[in-house]
Amino acid sequence: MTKILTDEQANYWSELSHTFVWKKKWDTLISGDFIKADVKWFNGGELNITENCLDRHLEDRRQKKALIFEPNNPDEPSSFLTYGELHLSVCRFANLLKNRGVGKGDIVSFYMGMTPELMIGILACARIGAIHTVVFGGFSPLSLRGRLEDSNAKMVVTHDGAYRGDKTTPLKDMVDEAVEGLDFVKTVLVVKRTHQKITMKEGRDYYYDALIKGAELHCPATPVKSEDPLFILYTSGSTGKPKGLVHTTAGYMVHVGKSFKDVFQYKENDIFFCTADIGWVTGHSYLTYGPLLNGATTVMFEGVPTYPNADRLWQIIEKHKITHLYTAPTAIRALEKFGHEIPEKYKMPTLKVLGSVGEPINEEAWHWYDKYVGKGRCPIVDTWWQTETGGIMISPIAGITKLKPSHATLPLPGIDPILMDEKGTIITEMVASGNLCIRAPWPSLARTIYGDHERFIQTYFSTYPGYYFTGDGAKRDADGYFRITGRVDDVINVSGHRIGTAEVEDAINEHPDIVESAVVGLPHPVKGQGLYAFVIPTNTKRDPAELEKEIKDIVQKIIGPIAKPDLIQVTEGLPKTRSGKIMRRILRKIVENDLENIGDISTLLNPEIVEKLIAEKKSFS
Ligand code: 6R9
Repeated sequence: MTKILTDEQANYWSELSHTFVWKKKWDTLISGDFIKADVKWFNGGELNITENCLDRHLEDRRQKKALIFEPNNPDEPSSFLTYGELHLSVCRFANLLKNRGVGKGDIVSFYMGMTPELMIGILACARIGAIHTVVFGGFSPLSLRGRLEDSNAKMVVTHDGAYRGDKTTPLKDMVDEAVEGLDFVKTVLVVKRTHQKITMKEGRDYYYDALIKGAELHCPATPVKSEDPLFILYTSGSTGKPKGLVHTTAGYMVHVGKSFKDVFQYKENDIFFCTADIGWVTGHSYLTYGPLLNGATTVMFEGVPTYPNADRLWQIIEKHKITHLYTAPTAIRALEKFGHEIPEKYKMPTLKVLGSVGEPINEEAWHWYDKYVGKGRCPIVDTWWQTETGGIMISPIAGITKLKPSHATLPLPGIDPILMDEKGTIITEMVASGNLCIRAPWPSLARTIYGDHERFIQTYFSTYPGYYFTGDGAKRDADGYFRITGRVDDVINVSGHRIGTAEVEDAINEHPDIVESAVVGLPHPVKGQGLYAFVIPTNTKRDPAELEKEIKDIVQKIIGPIAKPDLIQVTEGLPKTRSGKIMRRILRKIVENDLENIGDISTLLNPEIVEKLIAEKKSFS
């Protein structure tokens, strides 16, 4: 077998793994390679991640707060669960699942607002070896349906309705629409939150309140194999439908647990506040698993940073004496708009470390975060990673790594990033820019795309055979610091969420009056990137304003509000090559207003369209 790790890397992961609780120790550290994309870690081992998150803390931390819940409405009291209570709640929920026929290897989908039951629920799955798949509550019923069809989830856990800012989302009604006719969904479990009127289908729909009463408090942790799946999380790709990335148990646990401790320099009694929704990977790894693996106190916030006003995050930080804030650049930019006077009103004396994740953080936002939130005394860890990587890959170590604004800086121990040029050669010069790849395997990489290993190989391991290709571009400076420049594929990062252009185009093309469309990213002051859609209608006599509204509606219906185009330009044509391919590069240059670099258009099938598109270009008013 070819050696795929250095001795140092192998020792590092091996020793680290022994700091966790195993039911049976593993016998093979690693097998497989990045050519076949079949890397497996810690084979032969058996464990349960909830024993690592909960049971092992009971002796010393039974009375310690594990979870603090801050409701959407600031007038509603916050609540907390100690490690002892969280353990019991998880065991009880696990018994509820068992009573409904859910067992090891079964898939349970969660489509919920951010309340403790969501965290308890996913841990309850892990307790019995069931696989959780959380679908962000901002996705449409059709998106949920697609994910349910892909995963064949046996159960859907939801809320009657969810609170988020000034909005109430009728989640149960949306689930009803999503599961219509899907016979494999045996149970819809409803957690009451808004107490709004819903309809319950006999024999399928049950109230959590009613069932939990009959569930026992004691639930032994089911041993699972190291490589047994822990969860599936869907993310958009540059083509086709969303990919269900499968994470397995041991490898995910080892890297997520350690990276939480290292990056944030977590100390006992710190209070960690990650603002991500559990519907995204950040909410899995650094709101739930990372903190709990370390016996930390994690804060879960149901609402949004601007509700009821832009003071909310700072108030939460003071109220719960938060030491670590982990949020996204888009949130920082949104708050920046309200003026620095707002965070200046709050001293936030407990804050020690600030984190950023989800998209490149621009220098202006970085300095604002540093000055007005961190008061110049809190290091900012700009953490680069992905749903696929499971945990943080490139990031400063808080208080240790010398910071450079907008730089994710250096890889974590055991992580081996490289830059590739267009031809597939590893760039050896230190100062360079290229496509970001990872050379050596690490334990928390997703193992496959659920039901489609071929697509997994194609997407991540075929561009540069033998290397994991991230889809991101990056620069490296003389200090070896990485600065992530953004996606190099057809994925657009809107407010830190990945949106595949193909998916949005497919949705737009569902409109009966649209023949063809092309979606590209455009710089957006708050969202980082916005979506710009070019659409060709069949009937050019349609009122463009009306058509635009219908297009937004159809995208909202098929994908969800996050994928709604910001600007729509109705056109009679799109620049195409002679073979009929849409030249997205040209469209990108048009929306970015980078007309000098539009390049040679004379070889196009229809060069005359370019000028027309430029003349009629839309912009934010
Ligand atoms: C964790 C998460 C992954 C994509 C990734 C990249 C972008 C994430 C970043 C960043 C620059 C950072 N990204 N963190 N870009 N600096 N610190 O966000 O996962 O939703 O899968 O998105 O987000 O483009 O490829 P995910």
